[in-house]
Amino acid sequence: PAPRTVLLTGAAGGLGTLMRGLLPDYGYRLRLLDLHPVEGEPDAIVADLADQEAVREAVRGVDAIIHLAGISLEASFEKILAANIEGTYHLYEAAREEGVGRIVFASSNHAVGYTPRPAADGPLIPVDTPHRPDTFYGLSKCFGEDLAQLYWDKHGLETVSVRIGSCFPEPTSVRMLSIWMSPADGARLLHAALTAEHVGHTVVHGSSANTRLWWDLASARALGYDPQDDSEPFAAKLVAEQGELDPDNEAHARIGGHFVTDPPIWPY
Ligand code: NAI
Ligand code: 15L
Repeated sequence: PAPRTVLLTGAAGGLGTLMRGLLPDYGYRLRLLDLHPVEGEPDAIVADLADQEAVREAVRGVDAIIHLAGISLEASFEKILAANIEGTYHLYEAAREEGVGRIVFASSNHAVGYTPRPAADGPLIPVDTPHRPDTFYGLSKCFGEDLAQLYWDKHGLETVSVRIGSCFPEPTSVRMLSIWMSPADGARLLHAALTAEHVGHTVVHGSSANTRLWWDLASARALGYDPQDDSEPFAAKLVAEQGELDPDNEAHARIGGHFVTDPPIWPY
C-alpha cells in the first residue's frame, strides 16, 4: 500500500516549501519539521536534528520520511558535521527505533561534484560513478548515502538517495540547464521513490528530462519516474546572457560547477 503519512524534514526551506505545496495532490498527509517555524503551518514541528528526543518523537507513527533538512551549501566542517552528518544519523537511528520502513534522502550532485561533465556526444554519467565530493557539504551527502546503505544492509530500512541536480522554479545558469529538476518533476520523483516496491538502497539522479542532460536517469525511471519537463526553453536566454560553458574554466568543467573552486564562488 502507498504510504500515507510522511514526515518532511526541512519543510521551511526552498525545496521543502515547493514540495509541501505539491505532494498533498498525490494523497500524502505531511508532518512537517524544521529548525525554523514553517510559514502558515502552526502545527509544524520546530526542532533541531541535534535533539534526538524531538527527532524520535517526530518520526513516531509515520509511514515514510522525506529528509531534506540540513545545510544546503558549503559551510565549516563543524556546522556540516552537526546538521548533515550527526543530524542525518539521528534521523536514521530514530527511524530504525520507531520501525519506519523508508526514507527518501536528499543527496546532491555535489557528492560526485568533481566528476567531469560529459562531452556533448559522450556517455551520460552513470549512477554508480565513484563518490567525488567537491565540498564538505558534498562529503556529508556521501556520508548520507553510505549511512543509507548501512541501514538497509544491517536493519532492512529502505532508502532512495536522490542526487538532486538543481531544483528551483527555473534554471538560473547555463550549468543548471543540464541538471535542472522542475518542481513538478521533483514531486513526481519523490512520489515514485515513496511508492516503488523493493528499493533496498537505490541511488537515483534527480533531474528533469533535459535536452542537455549530463547524467543517466535509468535508475530513477526504474522506480516509475516519468519526467515531463525539459530546461531547453530557458536555454536561449541564459546562453545569451552567460555564454556557453567554457571547458578551460575550472568552474565549468565539472558537474559541481562553482562548488569545485577553493573557496566555492557564489552565486553558482
Ligand atoms: P534550504 O537551505 O532552503 O532548506 C534546508 C532547510 O533545512 C532549512 O529550512 C533549514 O532551516 C533546515 N535545517 C537546517 N539545519 C537543520 C537542523 N539542524 N535541524 C532541522 N532543520 C534544519 O535548502 P533546499 O534547497 O530546500 O534543499 C533541501 C535539501 O535538498 C537539502 O538537504 C539540500 O542539501 C538538498 N539539495 C537541494 C538541491 C536544490 O536544488 N534545492 C540540490 C541538491 C540537494
Ligand atoms: C545543491 O546541492 C544545493 O543545495 C543547491 O542550493 C544548488 O546549489 C544545487 O546543489 C546546484 O548544484 O545547483
